Amino acid sequence: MRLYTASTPNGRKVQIALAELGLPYEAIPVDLHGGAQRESWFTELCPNGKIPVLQDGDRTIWESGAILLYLGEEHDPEARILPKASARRWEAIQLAFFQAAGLGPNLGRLSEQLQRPPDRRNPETVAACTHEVDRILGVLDRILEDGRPFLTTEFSIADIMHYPWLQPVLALGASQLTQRPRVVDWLHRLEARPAVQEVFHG
Ligand SMILES: N[C@@H](CCC(=O)N[C@@H](CS)C(=O)NCC(=O)O)C(=O)O
Repeated sequence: MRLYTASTPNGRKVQIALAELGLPYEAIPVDLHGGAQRESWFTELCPNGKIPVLQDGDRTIWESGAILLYLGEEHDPEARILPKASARRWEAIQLAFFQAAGLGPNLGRLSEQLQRPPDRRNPETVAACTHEVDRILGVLDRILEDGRPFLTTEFSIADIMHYPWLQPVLALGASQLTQRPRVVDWLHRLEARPAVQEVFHG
């Protein structure tokens, strides 16, 4: 397998999944700052011009959530990342979509704004994304309220989708996160996994 990736949250999702599954792969770095994702060799692989992209034999898959589902469907006989039982499986898929539609875009837009000099930020965008990220953290907190260790009780793609986005927020000690100890504990459980350690500190 080949993974076109970069040191970003969406790239790391797939790296964590591959490490959890113990699948060997060739990582091909894509220079996002240099604009490699807009070059024709790359847009032929992914018309959206964004990493991650996975090649498995003659198959090319893009969109991090779709790649995790693919790995779960095709390369996970022991259900390490995608539960087999219908109810849990759909819960995991639901939460994977929830991340891709909610936390990803809002945290992405927010961090893009915060990387700008203060006078070049759009205050409405900053306020709207901050509010939505906080609301989503509240949703995750409610899901974890019953004491489950992972989002769908057993570890799954739902956790993999969220962790690389929330890891930098945790590292920054952002109060929206630190005021939610259940969410922090969940992130620490994920952080302790060997696959996560390998991707972030390997
Ligand atoms: N929804 C996509 C988002 C992918 C995405 O935003 N990738 C970023 C890096 S994390 C990227 O390639 N950005 C380059 C660009 O937008 O030009 C996914 O989950 O795979």
